[in-house]
Amino acid sequence: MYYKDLIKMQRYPHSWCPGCGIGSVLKNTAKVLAGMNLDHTNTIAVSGIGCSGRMAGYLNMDAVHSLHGRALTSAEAIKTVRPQHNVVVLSGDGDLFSIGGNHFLHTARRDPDITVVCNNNEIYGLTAGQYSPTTPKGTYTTTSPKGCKYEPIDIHGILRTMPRYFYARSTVWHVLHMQKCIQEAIQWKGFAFVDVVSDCIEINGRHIGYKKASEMFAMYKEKYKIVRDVEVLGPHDLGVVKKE
Ligand SMILES: Cc1ncc(C[n+]2csc(CCOP(=O)(O)OP(=O)(O)O)c2C)c(N)n1
Ligand code: SF4
Ligand SMILES: [Mg+2]
Repeated sequence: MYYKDLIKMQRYPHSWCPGCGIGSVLKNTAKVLAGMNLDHTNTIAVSGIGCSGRMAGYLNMDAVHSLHGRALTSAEAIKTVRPQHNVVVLSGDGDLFSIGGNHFLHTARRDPDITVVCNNNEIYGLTAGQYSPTTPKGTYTTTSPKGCKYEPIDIHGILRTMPRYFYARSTVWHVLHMQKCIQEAIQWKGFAFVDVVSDCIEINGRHIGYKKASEMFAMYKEKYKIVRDVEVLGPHDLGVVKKE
């Protein structure tokens, strides 16, 4: 199967800004799904609301564009009644950790066999740049003009409190690594979370000193390093950590 068969190319040009990291997440997720022969016959995509939340609608398979913050509840419900299907959630940091934060905790705790790919652009992109739970402390946003006062949520740390977990971190620059993380997450029997560090060039990047998306991609290349065989990822480590 070719990955473009899994994307609704007839809907292009898509709704995202040029240079937005969401395109990379969608394309590389589609590549993994195509490589694993996952399509509308055996897989369901679920998104919440946000720029990232539009991803499920571009996949050429059964998909749900659910309510804001309810991507995980919808996904778990679908998996419960259709256990033979693969369920893949594609959503954003605001959707999954602000309004959806409570659901993240309890879905992870119940450990259903679903995969989550989070386009983590550290901002609410769609609604014009409010800080999100993953915005780094000190960052200018429209709701923190003097710099965000709060430490970002530690997704990896939360998952590590669970008896079983799968957490992977990659970036939109490290595309082959991102693909490996997504594939391993889909193969994992249980709740698997892939945290993809991504750019929102228009609503975040340009406000914090980046002129174009390629400058943010270059920053990801410099700042983040792939590590293997570790139990804990440092803040700028990319890799997979899991506990059976
Ligand atoms: C109940 C409800 N509250 C608030 C909103 C407004 N809203 C839409 S998207 C969004 C934030 C999305 O952030 P994120 O998931 O990070 O997506 P991004 O746009 O950054 O990809 C908010 C607050 C809404 N649609 N519904
Ligand atoms: S506003 Fe940001 S997240 Fe939304 S499409 Fe544009 S660059 Fe992407
Ligand atoms: Mg976001």
